[in-house]
Amino acid sequence: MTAETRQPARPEAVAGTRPMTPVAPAVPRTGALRPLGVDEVRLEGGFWGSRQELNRSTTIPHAEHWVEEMGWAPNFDRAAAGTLPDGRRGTEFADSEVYKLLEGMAWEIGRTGDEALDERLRRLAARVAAAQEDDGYLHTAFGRDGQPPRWSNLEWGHELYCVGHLIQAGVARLRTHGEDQLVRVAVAAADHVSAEFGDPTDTRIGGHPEIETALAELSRATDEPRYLELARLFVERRGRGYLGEIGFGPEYFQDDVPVREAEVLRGHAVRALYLASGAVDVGVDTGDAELIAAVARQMGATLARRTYLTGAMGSQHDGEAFGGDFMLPPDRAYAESCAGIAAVQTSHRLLLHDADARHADVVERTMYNVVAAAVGEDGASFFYTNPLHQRTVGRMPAPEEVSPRAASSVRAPWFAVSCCPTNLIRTIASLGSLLGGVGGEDGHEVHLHQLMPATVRTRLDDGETVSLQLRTAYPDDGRMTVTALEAPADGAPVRLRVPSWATGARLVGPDGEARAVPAGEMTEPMRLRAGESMTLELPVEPRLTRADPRVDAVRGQVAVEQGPLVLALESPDLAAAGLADDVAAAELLTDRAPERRDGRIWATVRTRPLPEAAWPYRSTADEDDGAAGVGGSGATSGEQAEVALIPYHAWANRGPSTMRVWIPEA
Ligand code: FUB
Ligand code: ZN
Repeated sequence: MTAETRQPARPEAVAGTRPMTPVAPAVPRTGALRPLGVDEVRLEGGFWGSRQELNRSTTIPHAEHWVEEMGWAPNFDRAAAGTLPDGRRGTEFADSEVYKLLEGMAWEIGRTGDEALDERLRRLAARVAAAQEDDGYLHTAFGRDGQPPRWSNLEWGHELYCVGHLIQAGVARLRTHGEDQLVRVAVAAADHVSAEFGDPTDTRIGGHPEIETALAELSRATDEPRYLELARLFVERRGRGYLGEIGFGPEYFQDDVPVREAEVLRGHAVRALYLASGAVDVGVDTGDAELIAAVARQMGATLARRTYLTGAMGSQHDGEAFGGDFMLPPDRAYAESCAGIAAVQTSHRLLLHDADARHADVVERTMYNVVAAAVGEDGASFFYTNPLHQRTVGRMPAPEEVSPRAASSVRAPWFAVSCCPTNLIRTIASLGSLLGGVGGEDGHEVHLHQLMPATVRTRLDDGETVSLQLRTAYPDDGRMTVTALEAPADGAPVRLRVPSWATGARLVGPDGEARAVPAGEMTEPMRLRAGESMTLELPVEPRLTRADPRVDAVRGQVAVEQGPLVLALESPDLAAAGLADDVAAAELLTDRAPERRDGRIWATVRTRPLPEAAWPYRSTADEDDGAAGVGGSGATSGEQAEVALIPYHAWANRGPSTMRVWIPEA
């Protein structure tokens, strides 16, 4: 494929109100910022550049293998051959994994122009296309003889959810390549859904939100208002009890309270966050400030009371759901990888709307500590859940072993419910778009939200080209130097995000002068002429973190963070320090600050023997006698040593282990 053929098919139709349409997953019509396109950002190594390369070289082919192995891609062949329902495999939403894989492939092709991958995408898309029915309906689990009728199980059927993911794949292909078979399939499916559900008096919605954000994006990408209107209807219908009763109750699929009235995110975490993303899209594109404010309020409350230190959301395995306020047990955390991805999506949309740096903090925290943790360093194993405390040592799965689902102390090659790996693929392939945006005052500022070694080449709204080189070893090092390679004669105004943890940050301008910059805000715009540089200096020394006392599950415990990274204590490092290799036995000595040496973070830890007892409780009077804890070995006894902490995202890369983020304070 040549550069010439990689043009949007209908550039005149995708313009919206923006002077330029970025090649990105979310491109709101209005708002403080437009995102950078994946074609405007070239990551050059570093943490995320190497992750993106691993995604290309390993994770995408791995998923291509598994959707065949699991029968999920062949389901489309069976549909086309007319042999279904015989032999259909997977859950009712198995189609969506093929769509998310296609979306990830499309972003990857858009980024690199990989011709071999393009050929594979076309072949897979052709198999999907062959399964589409004449009226645009597309789902392999419904509507045929021997299958439930179409739209007969809106609560659990996932038909609208699957169409949503198909649409997002189509939008990715349209923006990175132009109209082709995949785009036509997605548009035909959207048209079918629009004809089926678009009557304003209809009250039907799907049990799993996703179609809302997809339709809004398709409307942006095609300039077709009908899709946005249907997205709006789906958002407005929810919360009115229109879905049937289920065991988890209406809160599970956010059908308990209308979106604009809710105070906090609740129920199934991925559902809640996909809905929130769709509601922001609808609010932004219809000028509905009340709706946007409602989501911002819910997200704020959720961050304040229902979010793990890692940014993970959803503390209940039961219903894969948010728990109550401050119910954040580290060991029982569900913290699904998809919920992290969805939180990134919602925060990114809010950021584009109001340019508030705090949304980018959420993106960064969640990317480093959920998204990065969910993929192994081999690029071919995954976490579905992301607990902050692993109590037991699991076992390695066999290379071709499918994990039944969630929790384990090692990453699995694939899952029977495998929403997370394909979600990770599309997120990592398109993450260049999270790096920053263009807008601010008069559309002439470049906002850089994430620190990554990269070259960014974009246009300001007046058509002026700006090219910036970003050099950093972040997060190991807190400095990032931004050099203008191309800029307007009077310079390009550039603003950098100072993370909320970065108290004491400094910005050294092109004049060489260093100034203090407040944490949690964008820096004031600073003009860079071609050849000029500025350097942001963030303090990335390790710091101790305590939780609000209402997070009872981690009372009396501390965590260590370094820059955007949450750190963890993992059993192999205790053993290497000559201590008992069970993290349950460890206590952190906080009067000695963790320090960085030789590229690692060292903390002093004490471990005490924890013998089995018939009853795990004892009188406090016994403790007053000097026998601490059940082991009764004395308050100050125990082995003590310096132990290396690792980034949480890196745990379980050395085989099965135990691990904890929150460590009891000695
Ligand atoms: O229902 C589709 C996906 O499967 C959800 O988003 C995940 O939580 C998993 O249950
Ligand atoms: Zn998932």
